[in-house]
Amino acid sequence: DYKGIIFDLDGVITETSEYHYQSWQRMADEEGLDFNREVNEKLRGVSRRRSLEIILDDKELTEQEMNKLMDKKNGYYQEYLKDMDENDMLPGAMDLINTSLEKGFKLAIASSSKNAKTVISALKIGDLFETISDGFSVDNPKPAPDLFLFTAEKLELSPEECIVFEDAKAGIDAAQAANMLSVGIGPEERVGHADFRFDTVKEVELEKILKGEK
Ligand code: B16
Ligand code: MG
Repeated sequence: DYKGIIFDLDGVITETSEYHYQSWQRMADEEGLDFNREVNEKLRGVSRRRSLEIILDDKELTEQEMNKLMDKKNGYYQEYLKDMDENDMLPGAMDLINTSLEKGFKLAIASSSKNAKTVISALKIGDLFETISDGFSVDNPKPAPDLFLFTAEKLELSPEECIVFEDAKAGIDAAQAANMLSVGIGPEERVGHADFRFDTVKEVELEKILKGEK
């Protein structure tokens, strides 16, 4: 039986991906790097460092130069976060969290972001989760299973007892590698390989997932 639900943050509980995009774009423009929305699609759910590597493509930079560009992007991103509040939950996210709690599930957040704690406190939802894992929790980012396995351990559950909600390809890959039930939020091209898929959080039917109907 499933006992725990692990939520991704960006793209499942709140929509920060536009802020991430605007921040990378501004940094890239200033640095004369090629970047656009199409390349941005590859950054969904991917760590900050890996995101920069994708933008740089085959350009080689020193560790110091890379850190400078990551700090620059993160500074812009944090400016956006200052304006966030509880109204920035994705439609349906609060209902899904409440239904999960009513059904007796233990809840967790597992985000690749090093800004996850800031986002969660802006949304004022921290108390609803037993544990929160973020970009500082493990060394190997998604698509490696590490973050989800770490989170299951914190919940004191086996991977097989956990359901993961994710909007990113890298996130579904990670959930599958961790041996958890995966629920994709988004289009077929991105998360069609998940065990279940819904276009938006608002459309998620937890009953259907628990009954195993696809
Ligand atoms: P940061 P998630 C991910 O969060 C974002 O989807 C991804 O776009 C971002 O690059 C990554 O966090 C790292 O974020 O620069 O704040 O550490 O979807 O795993 O909640
Ligand atoms: Mg995400």
